[in-house]
Amino acid sequence: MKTRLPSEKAGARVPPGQVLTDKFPVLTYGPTPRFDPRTWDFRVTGLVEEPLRLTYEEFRSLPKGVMVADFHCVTTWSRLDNQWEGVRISDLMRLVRVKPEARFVIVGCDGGYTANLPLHEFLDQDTMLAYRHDGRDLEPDHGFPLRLVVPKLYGWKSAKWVRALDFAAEDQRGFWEVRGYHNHADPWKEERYSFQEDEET
Ligand SMILES: Nc1nc2c(c(=O)[nH]1)N[C@H]1C(S)=C(S)[C@@H](COP(=O)(O)O)O[C@H]1N2
Ligand SMILES: [Mo]
Repeated sequence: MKTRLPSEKAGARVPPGQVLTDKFPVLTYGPTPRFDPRTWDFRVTGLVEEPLRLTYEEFRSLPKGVMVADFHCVTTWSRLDNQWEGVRISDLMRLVRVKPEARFVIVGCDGGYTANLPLHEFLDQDTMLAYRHDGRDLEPDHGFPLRLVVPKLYGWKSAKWVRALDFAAEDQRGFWEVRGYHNHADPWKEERYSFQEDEET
C-alpha cells in the first residue's frame, strides 16, 4: 500500500480550486443585523404538522451539540476544523413532524437573506444551528445569535442570523441562487455558478 504524504492528506480535505486559511473571513452581503433577545424568535413553518415558534431562551435551552467541520466559501477560501456548538438539526427535528410532501427547506434570515436546501441534505447528521464557534460565542458578523452550518455545501448555504425554516414541496432559489450561483453548491463537484446547471444532464 502506498504511504500518503501529509500534503496529500490535506489535499483530500480541500476541494478543487480552494485555498486554506487560518483566518475566519467575514462574507456578508449587506449590514450585520441587530439582535434583540426580547423580540428574537425562531420559527418553523410550511409543510409541518404543527408550526413551531421558540423564543431566544427556549431555543438556548434545547439540547446542545458539538461538531468539528470544514468550511468552504465559493470565493475560494477554506477553513478546516471549525468547532461549532449549537443545536444539531437531528435534535431540533425531534420537535418537528415534517409532512411527506416536503422536499426542500428554505432558510430565512434577519435582513432578508435566504438559502434553499434539499430536505435530505438538511436532515443529514452533519448539519447544525450554531451559536458558538471555536469555543466562543459567534461574533455578530459571523451570525450571532444563530447560524446554519452545512459543511458539505459552499458557505453561502450556511445562512447567518437564521430566524425561520420553511419546509416546502417546491424548491425556491435563495439569495445567491437567484444571483448566478449554483442551486446545489457541492464544493467537491465545484458547483459554483448557475450556468453549470445547464451543462448537467
Ligand atoms: N444572512 C446571511 N448569511 C450568509 C451570508 C450573508 O450575506 N447573509 N453570506 C454567506 C456566505 S457567501 C458565506 S461564505 C458564509 C460566510 O460566513 P462567515 O462570514 O461567518 O465567514 O456565510 C453565508 N451566510
Ligand atoms: Mo461565500
